Amino acid sequence: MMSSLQYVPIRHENEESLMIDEIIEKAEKGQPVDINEIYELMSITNTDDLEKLYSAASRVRDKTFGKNIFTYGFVYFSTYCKNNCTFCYFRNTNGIDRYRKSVEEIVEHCGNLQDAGINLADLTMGEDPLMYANNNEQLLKIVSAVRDEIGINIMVSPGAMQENMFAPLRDAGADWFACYQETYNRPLFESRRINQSFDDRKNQKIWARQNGILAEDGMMIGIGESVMDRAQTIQEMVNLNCEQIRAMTFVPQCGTPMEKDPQRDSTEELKAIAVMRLLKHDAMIPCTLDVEGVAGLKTRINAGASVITSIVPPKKHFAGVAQPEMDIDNGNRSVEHVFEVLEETGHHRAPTSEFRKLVADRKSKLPYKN
Ligand code: SAM
Ligand code: MD0
Ligand code: SF4
Repeated sequence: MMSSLQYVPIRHENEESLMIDEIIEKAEKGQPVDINEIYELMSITNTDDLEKLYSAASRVRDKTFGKNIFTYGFVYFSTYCKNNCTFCYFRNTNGIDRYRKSVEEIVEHCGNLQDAGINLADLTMGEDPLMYANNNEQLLKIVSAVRDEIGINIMVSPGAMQENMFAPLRDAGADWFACYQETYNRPLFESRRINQSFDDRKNQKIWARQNGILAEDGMMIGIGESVMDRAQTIQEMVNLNCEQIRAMTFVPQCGTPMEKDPQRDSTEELKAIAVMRLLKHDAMIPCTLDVEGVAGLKTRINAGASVITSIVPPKKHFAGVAQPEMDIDNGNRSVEHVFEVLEETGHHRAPTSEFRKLVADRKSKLPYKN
C-alpha cells in the first residue's frame, strides 16, 4: 500500500528567501521561469518577499512603459444575460433590475470618455440574445457607431462568439476582444461557468488574434482554485500570448449561489499581477477599480499594473461588474478623481496618441495577415 505521507521539503526561512530572490532575478532579466517557480512565487506569504516581488514587477513595468499608465472607461451597455455563472450578479436567474442602453446613449458616453482623455472604451455586455440576433446585428451596429462617430479605441467584451463573427467585429471597429477564462482548471471552470464550453471560451482569444483583434484573457481569484491552479492559469494565459492579461478577486454577490462565500483581501490578486508582469514584460495588465474601488489603485500600480480599467463616470446609470455600484455615484471612479490618485503614485496618464501607437504596434505582431 502507498503511504499517505507526502514528501514536504523542509526549508528554513532564509533558504526560501534566497530561492525567491533567484527566481525574481531570473524573471526580471526575462529568462524563462517554470511552473514550480511560478508556484513558489504564488506561495509567498512573508512581507519582505512580497515587497521584493512587487518592486521587481514595478521596475519591469516602468522599464517597458515609462511612467505613463493607460486608462480605459467601462461601458456596461446591456446587463441582460442568458448565462448562469455562479459568481456573477448578472446571472440569468438573479431577479435584478436590468438595462440596455440605446446606440445614441452609448455613443454619447464614449464621446465623453474620449473628451476626458480616456484611451479606450470597453463595450461590455452580458450574453444578451438581443445583441446576438441576426449575426450580431445590434452589437455590430453599436461598435461601428462608436468607431464612426467618436473614433476612440474600442474593446468589446461580449462573452463567447461564433468563430465566423470575429472578422465582422474587426471590420466594425473592434481593436480588442476580452473574454476571461477565469481558470484553466477545466472541472472548476465547468462548475462555475455552468453549461459553457471550456474549449470554446479558450478559442475566443485564439480566434480574435487570428482575425486581427488584440485579445485579453483573465483569471478570478477565490472561486475555489488552489495555489497550483493559479500558477497553471497564469502560465496558460502567458503561453496563449494575449496582449492583455488580468486577475480579479471574486466579490460575493447577493442572490447568487456563491453569495455566502468569504470576501478575500487583494493579496493574491496583487501577487498574480506581479507574477504576470515578471513573466510577460510587455503585457497590458489592468489595475481594476471594480474590486476595491479607487482605494485599491495604488497597491495594484505598485504591483506592476499598466492600465487602469473600469473607470465609470457618475450619475449616468452605468453599472460595474464585481462592484455594480461601488464608488460610481460618489464620483470616485470618475476620470478626474482617478487621475488625481494616479499622480500620487508618481505616474501619469498616457496620452491617447501613445495608446494608439501601442495598439498599432501590437496589431502588426498578430498572427494575422490582411
Ligand atoms: N458577459 C461577458 C463575459 O462573461 O465574458 C462579459 C462581462 S463579465 C461580467 C466580465 C468578467 O467579470 C467575468 O469574466 C469575470 O471575470 C468578472 N466577474 C463577474 N462577476 C464577478 C465577481 N462577482 N467578482 C469578480 N469578478 C467578477
Ligand atoms: C473591469 N469591470 O475592467 C471591468 C470588466 C470587462 N472587459 C472588464 C470586468 O474591471
Ligand atoms: Fe453573464 Fe458574463 Fe455574468 Fe457569466 S459573467 S453571468 S456570461 S454577464
